[in-house]
Amino acid sequence: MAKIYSASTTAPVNIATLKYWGKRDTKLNLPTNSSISVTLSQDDLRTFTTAAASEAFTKDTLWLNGTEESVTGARTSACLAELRALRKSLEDADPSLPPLSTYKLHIVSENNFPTAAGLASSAAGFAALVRAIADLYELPQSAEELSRIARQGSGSACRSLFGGYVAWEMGEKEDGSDSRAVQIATETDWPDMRAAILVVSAKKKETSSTTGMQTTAKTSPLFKHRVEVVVPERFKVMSKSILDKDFETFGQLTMADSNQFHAVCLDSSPPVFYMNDVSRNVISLIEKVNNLAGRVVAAYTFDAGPNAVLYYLEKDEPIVLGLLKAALPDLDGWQNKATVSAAVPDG
Ligand code: 2P0
Repeated sequence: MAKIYSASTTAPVNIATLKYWGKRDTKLNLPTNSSISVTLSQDDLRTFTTAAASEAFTKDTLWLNGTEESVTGARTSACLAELRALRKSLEDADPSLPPLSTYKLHIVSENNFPTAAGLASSAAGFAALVRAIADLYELPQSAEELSRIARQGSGSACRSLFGGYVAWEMGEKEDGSDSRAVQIATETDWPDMRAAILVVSAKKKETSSTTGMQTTAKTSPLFKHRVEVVVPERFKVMSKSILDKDFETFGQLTMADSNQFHAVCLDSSPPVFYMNDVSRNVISLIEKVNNLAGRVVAAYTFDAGPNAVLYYLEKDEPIVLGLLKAALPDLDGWQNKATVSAAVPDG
């Protein structure tokens, strides 16, 4: 019987505090602006992926949460082609290696959280896929180099190759070779950061991120101002706030950037809506608490869906979690804690 080679890995979710929204190249997933995110603990949200290769396999297959998905889509194909090419160059250099680059792949991936509900499932998914195959192929490439491949699967996936605080530098080159993720700081550099995830709805979002961001980039007059003026400055100040452990600045910018991201969505034609009434209640509540305290106790952020992520410092956890329980008792299924993860995904 033909031998089956396999490798398994997990990859974490990351939640952007400076949002990626807009592509300058849809094929290579090159963004119109740089972005910043925080990687969450894999105890709470993660994708677990196994990749296997064998001479006996007759076609590439991918199962996501038990359902067979296409591997012929441009994104998955791009990742597989790049990884196979890297493996091929290893095999060319050392002919004693088994020719895994010529074998079909079977990939099995499971999320422990709702898929496509604005909880960055594609980020963890493609990061895990790339890492699992890179491990299977015993590739020597660094996380930064692998992030360029994961980016082609889903833009935000490049940031899930690192733990802690991560920047996706947009780069300038047309071939995307300088558009990759880098770590700004590890979890232990700012260890008292906490995140709470409020699952407002686990339904699949109505407008995919890819469609939504293209609509915005094509039609929103505010968008140009955002990518040319606002984000470059915010990128510098937010990076510094992370290095300085300055939660006041970090929190203010996180909330401002979530609000501007949803503003450019609303400024699109047709407008794109991701938040709902519960999301807006969360914003009002956090704004009131911060206002009463005279400081940023918690910072909210919303991605392409209604679910809220709150960032706060460990010392304020009793206030934040107590407040949520008191003010939003009906919010079902919210996970009350996700510590920031430092761990680079296994492998
Ligand atoms: C982000 N989002 O920075 C932003 C904020 C959603 C809102 O990255 O088309 O799934 O696969 O590159 O990465 C969601 O977009 O989009 C996203 P593609 P992706 O996290």
